Amino acid sequence: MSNDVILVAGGGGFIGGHLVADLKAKGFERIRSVDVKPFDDWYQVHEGVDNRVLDLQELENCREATRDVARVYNLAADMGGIGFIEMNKALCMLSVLINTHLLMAAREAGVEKFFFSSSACVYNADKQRDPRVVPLKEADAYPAMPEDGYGWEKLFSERMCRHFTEDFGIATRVARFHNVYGPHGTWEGGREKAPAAICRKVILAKVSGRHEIEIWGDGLQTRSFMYIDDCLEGVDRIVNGEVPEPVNLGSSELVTINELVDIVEEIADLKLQRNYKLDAPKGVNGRNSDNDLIREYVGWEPSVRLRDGMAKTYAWIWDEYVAKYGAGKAATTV
Ligand code: NAD
Ligand code: GDC
Repeated sequence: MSNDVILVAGGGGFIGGHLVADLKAKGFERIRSVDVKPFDDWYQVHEGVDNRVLDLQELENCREATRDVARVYNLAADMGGIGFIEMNKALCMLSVLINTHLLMAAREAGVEKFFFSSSACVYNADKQRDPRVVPLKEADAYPAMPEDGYGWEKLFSERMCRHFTEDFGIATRVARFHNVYGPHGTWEGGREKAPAAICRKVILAKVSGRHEIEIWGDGLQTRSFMYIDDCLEGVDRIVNGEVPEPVNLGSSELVTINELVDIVEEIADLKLQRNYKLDAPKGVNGRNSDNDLIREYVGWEPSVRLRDGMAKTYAWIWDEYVAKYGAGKAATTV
């Protein structure tokens, strides 16, 4: 058996789709991309790749997906922005089946390296109460009080990776992604995160001529947002480096949600009246990434400026919006 296939689980999703493109560009020829969604719903379907539709919650499907595989990138999860994860805790927790069964199948198949995409949602809620948050260090995940549902699943699956390394010798790598954005991701439908949602809302205002925007919360909550190119670079360095513990992969450019809206307004050349929906899902008050550990391990940290990444994201969502709804004033149904 020659194990030289690379598996991207969740390859029909936002980050998985970009990762397949990145691996192809790096010259890998045997890539398998697996997602539960029908191909029509994949953000990117790459040619020359072994694309398959499989539900990776099932162990048998994980066995099929990991056949002849040397390396697994697990980007598959039932997830979304704060609006989705607050309302779908059980669904988020069921993603535990994906990582568990993928690890079991990977062990059986003799996989050499296994990457798991964890989240900043594993961090203790007490450390995220103030919008002027102290950047989160990896140790702040314990004592455990993560985001309910989604965060618990990620923290549990991180530990599953750790014990598969300790007990079975499979090399695992875990990155805690902080809010990732960019083209070819979810921008409508309920799973979208703030960067894409704000772009869509600004585009709607521009197209409709109704110059107002609804913002969840008071707009003073803070986040850092990582552009997809930084995410891919970080994953590559973490997977190929000596990184024996979960590490933050996020931007440290902290902004309020109001500042995020300022940026999109500037890109769109528009000023909007802001309506704050205080009972909307808000999540933590503040969250930022401490990048000491990733710098220590791989000598690098994300650096794309939010303004630059958002300009590319806005342009892509604009094209998607216009292709779907048109650019006339009637195109205001979103
Ligand atoms: P995404 O929703 O675009 O991609 C995830 C993909 O997994 C989807 O295409 C989905 O169909 C697929 N999937 C879900 N259940 C599956 C199943 N049972 N079998 C096979 N495929 C299944 O999300 P994304 O933004 O690309 O996120 C990728 C990974 O990174 C996820 O693990 C996510 O939790 C993690 N993450 C993302 C962010 C972010 O801001 N995007 C932040 C932290 C962590
Ligand atoms: O959805 P999200 O990007 O996720 O929201 C960030 C902040 O933006 C929240 O406080 C939210 O209330 C605010 N916000 C304002 N308007 C809107 O229209 C809007 N839509 C959305 N979605 N938000 C709006 C995310 C998780 C991910 C993940 C990352 C890790 O939490 O949802 O699944 O793992 O964190 O960093 P966020 O940052 O709370």
